[in-house]
Amino acid sequence: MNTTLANKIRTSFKERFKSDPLLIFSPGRINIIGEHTDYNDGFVFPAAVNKGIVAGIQKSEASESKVYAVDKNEEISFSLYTLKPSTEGSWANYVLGVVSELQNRSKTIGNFNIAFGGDIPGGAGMSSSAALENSVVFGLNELFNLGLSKEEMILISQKAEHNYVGVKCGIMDQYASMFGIENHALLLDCRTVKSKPYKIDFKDQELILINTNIKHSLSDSAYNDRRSVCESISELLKVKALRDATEFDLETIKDQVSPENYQKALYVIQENERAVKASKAMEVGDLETLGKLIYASHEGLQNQYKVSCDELDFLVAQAKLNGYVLGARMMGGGFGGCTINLIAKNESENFKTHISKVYNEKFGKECSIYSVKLSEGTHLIK
Ligand code: GAF
Repeated sequence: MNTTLANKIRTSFKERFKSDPLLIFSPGRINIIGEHTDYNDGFVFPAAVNKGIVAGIQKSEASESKVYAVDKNEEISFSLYTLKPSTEGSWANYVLGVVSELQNRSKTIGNFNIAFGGDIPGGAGMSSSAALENSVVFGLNELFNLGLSKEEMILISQKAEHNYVGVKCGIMDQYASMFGIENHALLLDCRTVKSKPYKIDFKDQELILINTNIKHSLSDSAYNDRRSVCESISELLKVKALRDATEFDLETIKDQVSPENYQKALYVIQENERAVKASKAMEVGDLETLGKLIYASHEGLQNQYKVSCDELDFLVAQAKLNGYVLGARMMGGGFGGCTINLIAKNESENFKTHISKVYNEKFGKECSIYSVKLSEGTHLIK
């Protein structure tokens, strides 16, 4: 966690609201493999990282609640009695959505002030939204002694995103952000919402993220479209979710679905298998196999599930050309954001220089490169 960020939020809160806040850190996440499998009740392999959101929160005697987005220098105020979504695309919906879900569960809260800021680049596919939702629900739970478990809190965060933001997300991001463990990735079964931690030590290899610095519009509607395709195929197959289907099952309904949708469902079934295989490869330290699975994941996201974009495909193709990148793929919902790369440590600097140059030559803009540490999930900053 970034102590400069925590100090900045504390100072900003005190200046604005004239009281001492509780401070909460809620991390973003990476995902090693298992993309678009979470809302199919499948497996994912994410980890919380040391970049995230810091929120300062305190009770208020005023007649309205206030939330200040420090980085944007924007403030909203609202009454708890007449809650409604803000304009589409506004950060405010992540906060208002959480408050609304607490009310739906008959949890009583009073007025409060929040100031928040973060160091996750927006649109990077590292889940700044889940981090914000989790920081708010965690803070309100502490402040008003709501007695919520972490499991309940992540479901509230997820519902906030469904109902106020309009993205029918799975549970991966909220889970990883809330339950992260330092130096571990979590193999999460999204049906049972239980995970198995894996200590991550890549030895001579490391993970780096390369941000395209692109976020294509329509990504939210495309996300919801993909989810409904999966649900309609599950219905045809008479299974609860695609997690319950095999490639053989899918073959039996091939003539009832379009070739494009057939490929999408096939991708999900195969990606789910890849996530499980990846965890087995991790168990025996077989990074070559892990890398191949990561490349195969991108191939599926690009050509079958069709949630990639030119910038992401270019970064992965470049990684493949350079033999020392064991695996690379787009990460998160898609249509922009980051690639995740498993790369030999001693080649990492050369690769970073190379990729920055060729990305700029090709697209006339900069990519950003990050190394992240795997970190503890949402917690109070003492
Ligand atoms: C986004 C969603 F929020 C997650 O639930 C998940 O579906 C992911 O895209 C794709 O794997 O981050």
